[in-house]
Amino acid sequence: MSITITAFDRSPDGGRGLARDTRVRWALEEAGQVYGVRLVSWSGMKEADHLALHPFGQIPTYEEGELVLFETGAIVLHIAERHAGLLPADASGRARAITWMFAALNTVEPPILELATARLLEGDRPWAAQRMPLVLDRVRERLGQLSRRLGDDDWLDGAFSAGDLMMVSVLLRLRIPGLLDEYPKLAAYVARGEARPAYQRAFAAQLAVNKPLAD
Ligand code: GTB
Repeated sequence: MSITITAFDRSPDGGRGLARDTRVRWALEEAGQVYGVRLVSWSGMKEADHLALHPFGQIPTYEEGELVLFETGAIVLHIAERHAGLLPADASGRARAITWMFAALNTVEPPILELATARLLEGDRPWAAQRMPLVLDRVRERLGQLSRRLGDDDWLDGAFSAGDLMMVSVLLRLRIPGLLDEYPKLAAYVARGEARPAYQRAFAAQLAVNKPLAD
């Protein structure tokens, strides 16, 4: 059954791989699955055809025959459950890897998104300077906790899993504000994720779409 995902026709990050199609591309590459991409514009995401796939008018979506999915957590879990390479074989190990996926999306990503909102959307508000330290504290609290748990291990729970794929994807967004460098163990963890051949292929594929235009 062929797989088609959606992605921005031009990501606002200019090809840094921060839009959420990258994590789905990465999962598909880890699983060795061929996939097609349908590019959508910001306005196209709000039109009926796309809303029929994604009720919130966002990317990415995932189509496989009759099956239509949205939400990267659900999409990556679907891929991981059907193909080898992203979840351990034993039931307890799988449950722990899925726990890390949820932790990435529900516990680590929210303060990181709050930081992105504070920097990019609210930076010109009169209260922005007062709010920023509070937002940064919440991100640093999670990073400190995560860094202590990771310790000197390569991955969060034994071998690389969908939990690491999701956590690295979430942490990548901290590189631009420079926060990752404050946590060398997490910076090395993210670098290990980025060094995986499957990530490299996923990154190159989104860059081919979003490459900044030459002068
Ligand atoms: N919870 C959903 C999921 O995990 O799938 C969130 C999906 C989502 O937020 N998609 C964004 C979107 O479609 C694109 S990735 N937004 C349009 C809208 O909501 O109207 C978010 C994103 C956008 C841009 C950058 N960037 O430029 O750095 C990074 C991430």
